This record gives sequence, structure tokens and C-alpha cells, in this order.
Amino acid sequence: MNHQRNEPAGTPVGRRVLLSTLGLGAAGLVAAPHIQSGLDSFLGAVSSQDPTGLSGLLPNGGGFRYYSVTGSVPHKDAGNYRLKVDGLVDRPATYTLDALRKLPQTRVVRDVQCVTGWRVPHTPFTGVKVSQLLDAAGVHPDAKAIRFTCFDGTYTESLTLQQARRADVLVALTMQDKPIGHAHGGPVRLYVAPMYFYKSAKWLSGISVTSDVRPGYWEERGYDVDGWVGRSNGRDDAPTV
Ligand SMILES: Nc1nc2c(c(=O)[nH]1)N[C@H]1C(S)=C(S)[C@@H](COP(=O)(O)O)O[C@H]1N2
Ligand SMILES: [Mo]
Repeated sequence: MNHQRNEPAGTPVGRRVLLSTLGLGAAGLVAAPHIQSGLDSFLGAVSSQDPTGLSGLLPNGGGFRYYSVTGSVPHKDAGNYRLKVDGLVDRPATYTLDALRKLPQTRVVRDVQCVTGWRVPHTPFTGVKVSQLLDAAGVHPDAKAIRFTCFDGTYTESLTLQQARRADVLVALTMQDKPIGHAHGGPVRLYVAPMYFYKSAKWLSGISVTSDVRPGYWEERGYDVDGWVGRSNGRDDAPTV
């Protein structure tokens, strides 16, 4: 059964199933049912059918669906990937992929839960704790939050400093014990274990320490900023912690 079939579709905003990246050609746009009415007014007239008939649940995807709010995303690798840490810090820094690989790695194995309903059990992520990068940067005492940016040029996310400092919030370098592929946000994505998967920004390029929470891409479109699984977005999923 395809739970996305009744979700709105349209261009150019919304969730774009990244079929083109995977060589399948067609792209569909879907959005979570609970923000459907908000999106409808945001998008204007939209079709309530998936025009492609494709669910975005791809062969060998392990139950994952592939999302991007932009049509194309540049590919980055060890040669040109950079993660910038800046904002209200004493020591702004830029990390290469190799530099991130050399830092202590933490492995977290939880379920992944998307706010549209799909769940992928026991998914390992490995990477550097965001807290380690914050400590290295020296966060100013008046700082309250983090703004995450992405090299797709559009997606953003946010966490309070307290949330970002959790031991299960990672700058992830591997997913399912393999380097994160482009479709899943590689080479580096954010991983926020206790929250809905929209918090786990793909193609991570910036961690900026800010004075207050600035709602991210989907949060400006109706998702909860505090996206705890089972305690937000009007859902009652089993927590992923
Ligand atoms: N940069 C970026 N990050 C993103 C998204 C996106 O569209 N762009 N979608 C989010 C949502 S809603 C989900 S469910 C997951 C999907 O991750 P996946 O494509 O690896 O399954 O990525 C999250 N991070
Ligand atoms: Mo999602």
C-alpha cells in the first residue's frame, strides 16, 4: 500500500522524490498529510494525486524514501566537501571530510521515523558528535541554538543548543555502516536520533551558532521545531529513543 498516494503533488516546492538522482527519471512531490491543508494554500491549486504513480520506495532502499526539496544537488566528495562551523563561537572552523573522519566516531543504532509514517528499524549511523564540534569552536555564553545549512542551497534545520549537545546527535559519515551515498545526503548529513527524520538534514554544509532558534525549511511550512518522535506533529509513533 502506498501511503503517499493521497498526498498533494506539484512543483516547485514540496518533497521531491529523488528518482532522477537514481536514474529512474520521474520525480514526484509529496507532503505529509498533517500539513496538507497548509501546503495546499501555500502551493495554490495542487493535484491530490501522485502524477507519477511511483511511491518513491525504491528497490534495495531498505524501506527508505528519497527526498530533496530541490531538483538537483551538486555531488561532493573528499576532494571538495567542506563543513563550516561559525556564528557565535570563539574559533570558527572549516572541516574537510578527512578531518571529520579523524575525529572520534560514535555509532548510534535506532529506528528512523519519517513524519509521513514510514519507519526503518535498527538503522546504524556513525559520525562525530555535534557537541564535539561545538566544544572545539567555543560557543559564546549568550548563544542558544544552531542553524544547519545544506549544499543543496535550500534546506535548513535548527536545534536548540541543549538538543544539539545530546550524545545521539551526529554529523554522520556513515548510514547502515556504509559511507552515506549522495541520495541519502552524503558525504555528510546531520543525524538527530530522537526526532523525526526531517531534522536529519542531508548534504550538511554549515553549523552556525545563533542567539535563537530559526525555524528550518519544513518548520516554516508547518512541522514542529521540536520534532520529537511520538510527541510532536500530532503523531503518536513509538519513540526512537
Ligand atoms: N537537504 C535536505 N535534507 C533533508 C530533506 C531534504 O529534502 N533536503 N528531507 C528530510 C526528510 S523529510 C526526510 S524523511 C529525510 C529523508 O532522508 P532519505 O532521503 O535519506 O530517506 O531527509 C530529511 N533531510
Ligand atoms: Mo520526512
